[in-house]
Amino acid sequence: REIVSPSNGASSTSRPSKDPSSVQADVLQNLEFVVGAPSNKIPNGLDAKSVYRGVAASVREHLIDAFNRTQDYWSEKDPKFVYYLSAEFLMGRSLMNAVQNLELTGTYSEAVKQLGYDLETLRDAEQNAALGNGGLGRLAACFIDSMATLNLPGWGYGIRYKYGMFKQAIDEKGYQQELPDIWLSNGNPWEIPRPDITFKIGFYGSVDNFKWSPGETIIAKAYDNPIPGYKTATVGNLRLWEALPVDEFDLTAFNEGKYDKAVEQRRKAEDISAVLYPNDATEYGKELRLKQQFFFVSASLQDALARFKAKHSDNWQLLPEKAVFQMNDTHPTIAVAELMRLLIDEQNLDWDTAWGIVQKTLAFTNHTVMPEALEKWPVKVLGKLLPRHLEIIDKIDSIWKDSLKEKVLAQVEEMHKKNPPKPKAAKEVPLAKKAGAPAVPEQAEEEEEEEEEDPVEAALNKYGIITENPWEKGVKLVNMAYLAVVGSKAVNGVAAIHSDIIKRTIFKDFFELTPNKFQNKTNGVTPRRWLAWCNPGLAALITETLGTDAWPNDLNLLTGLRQYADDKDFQKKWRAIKHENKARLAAKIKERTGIDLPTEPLYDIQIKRIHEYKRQYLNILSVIYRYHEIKTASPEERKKFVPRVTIFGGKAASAYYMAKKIVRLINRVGMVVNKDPDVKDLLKVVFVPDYNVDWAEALIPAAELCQQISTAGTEASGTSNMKFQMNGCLIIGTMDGANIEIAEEVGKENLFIFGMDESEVPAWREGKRAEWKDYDPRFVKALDMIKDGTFGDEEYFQDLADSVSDMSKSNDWFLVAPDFTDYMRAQDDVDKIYQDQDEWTRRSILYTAGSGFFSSDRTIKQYADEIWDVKPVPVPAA
Ligand code: GPU
Repeated sequence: REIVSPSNGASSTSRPSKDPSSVQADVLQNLEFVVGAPSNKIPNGLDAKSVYRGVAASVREHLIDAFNRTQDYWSEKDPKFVYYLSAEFLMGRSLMNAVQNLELTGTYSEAVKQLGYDLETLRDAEQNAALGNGGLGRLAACFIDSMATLNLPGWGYGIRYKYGMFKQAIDEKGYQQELPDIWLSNGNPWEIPRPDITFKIGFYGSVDNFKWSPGETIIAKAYDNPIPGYKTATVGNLRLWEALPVDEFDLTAFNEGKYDKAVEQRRKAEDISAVLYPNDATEYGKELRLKQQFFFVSASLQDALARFKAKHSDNWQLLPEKAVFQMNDTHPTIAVAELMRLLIDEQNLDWDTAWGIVQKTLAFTNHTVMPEALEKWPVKVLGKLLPRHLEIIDKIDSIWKDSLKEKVLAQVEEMHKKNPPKPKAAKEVPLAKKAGAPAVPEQAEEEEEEEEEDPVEAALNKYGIITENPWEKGVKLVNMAYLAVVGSKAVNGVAAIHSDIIKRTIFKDFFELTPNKFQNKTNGVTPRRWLAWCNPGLAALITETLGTDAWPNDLNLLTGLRQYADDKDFQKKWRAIKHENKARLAAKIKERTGIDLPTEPLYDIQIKRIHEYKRQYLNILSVIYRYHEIKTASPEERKKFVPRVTIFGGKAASAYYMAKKIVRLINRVGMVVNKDPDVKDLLKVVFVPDYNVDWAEALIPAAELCQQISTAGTEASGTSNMKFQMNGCLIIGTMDGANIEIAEEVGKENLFIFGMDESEVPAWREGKRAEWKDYDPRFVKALDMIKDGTFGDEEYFQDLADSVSDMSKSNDWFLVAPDFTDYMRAQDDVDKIYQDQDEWTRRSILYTAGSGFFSSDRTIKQYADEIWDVKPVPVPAA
């Protein structure tokens, strides 16, 4: 094997060329000087982790070079910038993505091979950057990929959590265990620490005559993470903040020998960027969480304003033409108050001027209609931590309500004209009082009976940013979503149906006032990571068939595959690739879980956070029934079953009681089914532990059927549905979220759609479900098997069973029971179609062919054109 010695290779300061031998030299040099490997051990005698670091350090040089040129160029041109504010960026691994985006795959494969390693092995030595929970965080990661690819001047801003999403282990009882995610233990070659870029962040303290004196101050330190675009010289930036103390030590305490006390401040500061909260779309309410939010928002805004000021000094009126901040859900919405504070208190603008600027500079994305995820901070918590901000929010609230008074007065008069107030009739028991429904407090009810509220006040209160907690009399809350809506120039949902629902429900009153503020931006995913890189076999076939490799940047080109949907030769090639992907997945599952999987059966996959609304429970109930059917069938009858491998993956929030039970149930079912000799290869049930981006990249290309089965109206969009679609995986699902738009692109008849639709759900919840008793006998059978101990732990599972069947204990809020029958019908259709492999493959091709719309490039272009008004600024090639 020929090894080029470091001395005749390119120096690490110049931009390495694309020739494998100079790349190899560069890797060797990095192994010696960055990794610090003893030269007699290079390259043999090094473990994969070390070699990975050497290779990554070399790739980093290419990145930094293009990164600096991009950022300098943008700085010189001074275009309008978008800043994507997000508490989560679920990046996954970077090595292969960087190599592929820089179009250096061949070069690096060759160079690494000459050193006696292979790139695939090194790829697995990288830790996953899991600074996010699920869809929302991964969306942010896809968005910055698309921003760079589209040459859009913009940065992501977030938190450099020391510990990302917890690692999930499944114990021998099938129970989820949470372990810390120590993702930085092997270093992080993808970041550039910026000790020179720091900002002070204040907390607590007091306000005197509008002047805030924080009681505690910490430092935010920047780390830049270069984000390579594809087929462009542009490399964007994700700037993450780390929390540090102002002083390393309390010197007095230190000198007195009180070492614990001396480092207390340090620990308290570092706590702020220590861990990602592992709750997905559920309430937080913890002070530390608000601290995190304010911490990264304040640092990001200070940073962006400093950059503006360096160019335009105090010409603040120009800010909306130079910067726009997109707030990713309610997590960064304290930005409304912080931007006001910075403009008023630090830059000396008057209130009205500042407010005018804020309303042109901020935009807000909503990702859920589930009430528990719409953050509302107790005034007490917010006021203690951020007293000046509470004052500002209070003023925003009262000016806002004042501005509505006339309108509301006119409305009330109009209403009274049509409908003169009558004495109150006896009230029906509201649904919320019925067992199990997310309760509206009794007090609020009674109170309404007692006090006659002024109708104008009452009407105004619907718009209140600060409102009374309906669950706790006298406790006031700041509704962060309302604050964001009032303070933003645009508000968007993440799929057509979702954007429509928010106008009808959570933001109805606001929509009526300013209908033009409300928009839709259907989510998308990056076709680089989620098709081109994770499914090389299919990518090659697509390129060969279309006669161009331009499709990853222009995904609508995939429509060119439609004409081959019925082509038998093409179908055969298509199937062969799916089969290879299944085999690769089976090998990975074998390695991680010890489970042997056949590769002939239908691979059916549901991967997402474990949540009642996503209904993994519905899925496992049908699996249980299938198991029963197989087990009770005669050997002859067994032949007619379509063999299936059902795979689940996902984490349950640590304190989510029901979700944890669902994880255990799935695992228990797997333990019983997989070793039952009656079942053999007809059914396998796998729970992949520690589902993450890396798993997704192996699971999605291998999937033939994916489950997108949320109760209609609950899943804002879903994004894995789009990734599966791109990879030619058929969908069994409800008419919810982006499934609806996928059905439009692919043809509804090619999906396995079932269940009630969104318009039917309210009636079920408002009474129909409580009365309904038409339980499917197969559903009853599956529940009986859980309760009779077929899977063990029957006591533990009792309330899970009750939650969908005993209306005196629970209310089946997500309508698992009434949707079951139609779900089983759709599952029968799946089996039927799978037996006709030509038809199945035809559909599979049509899915991929119809996935162009779901490229995040399309989504980002719409944000840029319709909300941000940010134009591409391509960086000239070197
Ligand atoms: N989503 Br809110 C999260 O992943 N986490 C959250 O805290 C909230 C929403 C998801 C939605 O559930 C999913 O439907 C959507 O596709 C995704 O955000 C991206 O918009």
